[in-house]
Amino acid sequence: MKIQEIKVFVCSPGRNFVTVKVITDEGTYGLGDATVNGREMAVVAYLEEHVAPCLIGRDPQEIEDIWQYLYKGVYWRKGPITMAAIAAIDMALWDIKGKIANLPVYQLLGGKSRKGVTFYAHANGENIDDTLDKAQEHIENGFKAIRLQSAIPGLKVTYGVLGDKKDYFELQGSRPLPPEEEWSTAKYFNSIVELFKKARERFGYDVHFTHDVHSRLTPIEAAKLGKLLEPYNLLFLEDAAIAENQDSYKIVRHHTTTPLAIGETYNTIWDCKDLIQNQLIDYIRVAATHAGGITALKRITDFASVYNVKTAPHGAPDLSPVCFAAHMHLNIWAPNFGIQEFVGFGNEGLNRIFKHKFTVENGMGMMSEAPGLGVEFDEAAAAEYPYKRSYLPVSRLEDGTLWNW
Ligand code: EZ4
Ligand code: CO
Repeated sequence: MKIQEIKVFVCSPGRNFVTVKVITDEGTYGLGDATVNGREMAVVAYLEEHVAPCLIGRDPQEIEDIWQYLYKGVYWRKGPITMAAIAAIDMALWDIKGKIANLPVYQLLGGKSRKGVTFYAHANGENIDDTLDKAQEHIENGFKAIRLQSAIPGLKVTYGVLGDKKDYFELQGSRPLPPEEEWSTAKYFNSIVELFKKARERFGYDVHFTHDVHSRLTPIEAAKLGKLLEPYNLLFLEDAAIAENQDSYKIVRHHTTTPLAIGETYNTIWDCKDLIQNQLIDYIRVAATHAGGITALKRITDFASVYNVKTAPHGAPDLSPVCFAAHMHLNIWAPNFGIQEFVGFGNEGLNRIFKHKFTVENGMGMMSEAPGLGVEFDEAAAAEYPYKRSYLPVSRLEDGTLWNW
């Protein structure tokens, strides 16, 4: 069996998605997600110019060797563009292997470790009561874990709470440039504890809550927040601070027992090795698309298990259903799986382009038994939603200083 052709598609059903299709000389094909939000075309060029030509004629069954060839075999290791390209090829090859074996990918990983994949849903509100009303809907729909985000009084826009009002394309208006948003840590601290206090008063302690700080705090501020939230028993606090310097998480860890989660932007195990090995975090949130695919995530998952760190893969709307499927197969297998972020199955356009048979029952994701990853890609439908230049927002402090978005 040989790789005959590698096609790269960019479609934009609300968000841009870069999809890779690896086609074999026997007609079997596999799909991969290579989406890097705001840098989509860089991955397309990387794949078309520098990856596809090197893989034509190779045996698609040699997943490990192809992974090593694209990582170790290239002088320029790591980085989001390289790793997303590797990830997409890797997912496509696992998809092909599953189709050849006529087995879902999770069976190739070692089979099921659980009945279903526990999800956490998002409750994003204009104010605390609105957020809690949305949480209530999720609870009534059977979700056992919910991420709470509420707009911060005094700030015009708050990350994560755009809701249905606007998408990033609308925010950018006629100029496809990054929208700018304000940030104030003081204003955030004025309302964030109240959100969880009220959530526990209303829902008690049986439901799990998480919160995404989106890297807005310094380590000592994150430590303080973790401490203040301890009475409200979070499942985890996500991206409490940036950990480019992994050592800095000791400051957070040593001050609070609130569990910590991080990793959605990480490219390789090297971004989280110290965090895991020093037991500074509780959940590792690496995404298949951004950290080198199923092969890499499987390795990070096993490494994390040694240190009691669970997996909680990123599940944002800018990861395609192909990445979601890769996560589902890893999640149902991983002995140290924690929880999967889930924002729903997307809009009509997305569902026309990407078809799959995963379902949700009582807040749990249920597997499809389809061979491979279990996702179909409709090329004609994708062509109806062409690429639109788009950027995530930029964050500035009130005095104009650039801050972490
Ligand atoms: O803001 O993926 O946990 N989820 C998140 C995401 C990120 C987006 C950035 O594109 O932090 O919603
Ligand atoms: Co996040």
